[in-house]
Amino acid sequence: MTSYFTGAHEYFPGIGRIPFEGVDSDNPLAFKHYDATRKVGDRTMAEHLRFAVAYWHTFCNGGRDPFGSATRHFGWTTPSTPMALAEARIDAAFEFFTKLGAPYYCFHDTDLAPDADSVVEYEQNLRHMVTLARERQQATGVKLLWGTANLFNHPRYMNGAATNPDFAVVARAAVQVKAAIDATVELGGGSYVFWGGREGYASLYNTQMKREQEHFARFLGMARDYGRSVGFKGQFLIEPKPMEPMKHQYDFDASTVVGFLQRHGLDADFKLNVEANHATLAGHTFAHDLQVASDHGLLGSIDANRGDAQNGWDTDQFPTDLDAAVGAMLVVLRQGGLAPGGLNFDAKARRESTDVEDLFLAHIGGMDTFARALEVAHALLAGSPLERWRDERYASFDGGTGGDFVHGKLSFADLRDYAAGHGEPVPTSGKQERYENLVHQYMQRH
Ligand code: XUL
Ligand code: CO
Repeated sequence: MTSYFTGAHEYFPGIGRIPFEGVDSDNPLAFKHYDATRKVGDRTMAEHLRFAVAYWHTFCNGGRDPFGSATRHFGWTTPSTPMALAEARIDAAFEFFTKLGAPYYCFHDTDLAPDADSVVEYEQNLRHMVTLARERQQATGVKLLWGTANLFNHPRYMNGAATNPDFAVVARAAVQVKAAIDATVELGGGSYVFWGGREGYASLYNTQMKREQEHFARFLGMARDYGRSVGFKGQFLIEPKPMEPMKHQYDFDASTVVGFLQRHGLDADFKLNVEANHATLAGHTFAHDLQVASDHGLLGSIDANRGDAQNGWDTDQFPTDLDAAVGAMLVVLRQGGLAPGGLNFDAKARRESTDVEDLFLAHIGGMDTFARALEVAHALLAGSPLERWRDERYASFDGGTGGDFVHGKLSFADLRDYAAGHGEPVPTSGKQERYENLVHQYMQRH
């Protein structure tokens, strides 16, 4: 990967390519665990983890919150026109990707290019920025993990985008999805994401939920058909989230989305992009929602971040929790990897983190956490008794009458007769603490 500067401006002066220095290094701007070319099993760390930087948090978000204005003013945030800002931002972004050594990035249409009420102007803006992005991808080797359309910021989407009760808004949403799919195809993205931030409701008194969900399925099917017609061979992804900004969002959690996709015949083209903080907002663990998606063959990609145990909202912090990351990597490794998806840091440095180097420190922490989790999960699967212990819990189904049950050879009355002859089942310990101790023992080793 080549470092990228247009020559016009260096946005991260004094920061070079982030090196791998190992756990004994005290250099904050070095990786302690993430060593891109190091093999773990049959693949390198880079191949397993497929890290992506989220354009919106790292280059578009100045630290605004509902109570205060932007706190971060960096070199690329000063240009006065929206297009000059977009052009400065893309140079800063590719300088950042290459210095960090992140192989992928993700964007919304309106992160990359200025939005416009005029359809034609919006499309022109995006096409211009896609041309610049393609040139920079070619110059550096950085790739697009996925693209998406921002269907939640503009006031026209306040009552929903694809689920808006006004057809004119639904059609206007299609403008953006069409253009964002075109951009994703042109930039070689492996996935296209739908996050339905406004696809939900605030009050059931004014909402026909069934009808809105049918419109949503129709819209997704049409987007799929359009994407395939222009040569998109990648995966479409739905990103579940239960609430925020809406009171209730239709893509509530992985289980809800799996059922929706199956019910509407969309599961051959659509998979899930599971985000840690969205799973926890739904009352699940990160690993739970990953496992639900994976069990249906529908885990396509991951938004890697974390929430805050004290707060009930989407804090989008960088992932530093090894336990949660190990849980995630166990699911990923068991399903054989994430490609063409990856691990997108849908995470923002804190509002109070106002130095330009904080953007690097945040990503380094997230990448090291997942690199370490990869090593721990790989070791647990390859060299520990974990899988055998889990299998043994179900050994009574591997043969005999339990095996007949699995293969549908028993009647319900047979179950009764088996129980009558077997006597009271002997209590079997679940041994949760033994499993937890094993996982923590492997964490200490890596
Ligand atoms: C919002 C969120 C989005 C999606 C893309 O919570 O996660 O940034 O990832 O629209
Ligand atoms: Co996300």
